[in-house]
Amino acid sequence: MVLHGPNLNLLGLREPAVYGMQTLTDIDGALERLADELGIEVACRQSNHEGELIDWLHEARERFDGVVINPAGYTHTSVALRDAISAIGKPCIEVHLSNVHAREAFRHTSLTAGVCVGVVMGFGVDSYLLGLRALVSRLEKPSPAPAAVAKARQRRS
Ligand code: CA2
Repeated sequence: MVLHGPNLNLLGLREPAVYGMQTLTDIDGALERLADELGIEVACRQSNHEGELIDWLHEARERFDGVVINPAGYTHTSVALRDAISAIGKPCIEVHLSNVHAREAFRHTSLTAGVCVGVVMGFGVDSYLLGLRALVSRLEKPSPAPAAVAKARQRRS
């Protein structure tokens, strides 16, 4: 599942200097082409509402193998979205079109990144494509056996 957060429906229509000329339809088209190439299925959805994004994450728990999410403004504010990502038990990759660390200080904190497998940012539409590739690669790798995880944790402590 690919989720786009609030205001991303305006892509290509406003602020092209910050977010580029491509529309959300262009991004979803590029993701669908990549999905075909990788032999997987994607469902791309956008919402301006926190609760709807959370409901879709809950749906992903039952019906999808993983999630690529651009939480947009909720990245910096939403404990509820973070809790939902953490609760579903499926790998999530956070993506951003812009490099948030090169922008205003309030964008430097992500409440959601800590419960995601990883973050891709600053590459425009390619952030989504790289994020999808990273998710597929993660899903193809067998998860480490519990004993190996415990041993690695012990070594780190
Ligand atoms: O760089 C990103 O992908 C962001 O997630 C975009 C969010 C922003 O709040 C994050 O800090 C970084 C904003 C999405 C708003 O998209 C617009 C698109 C066109 C015109 C206005 C807003």
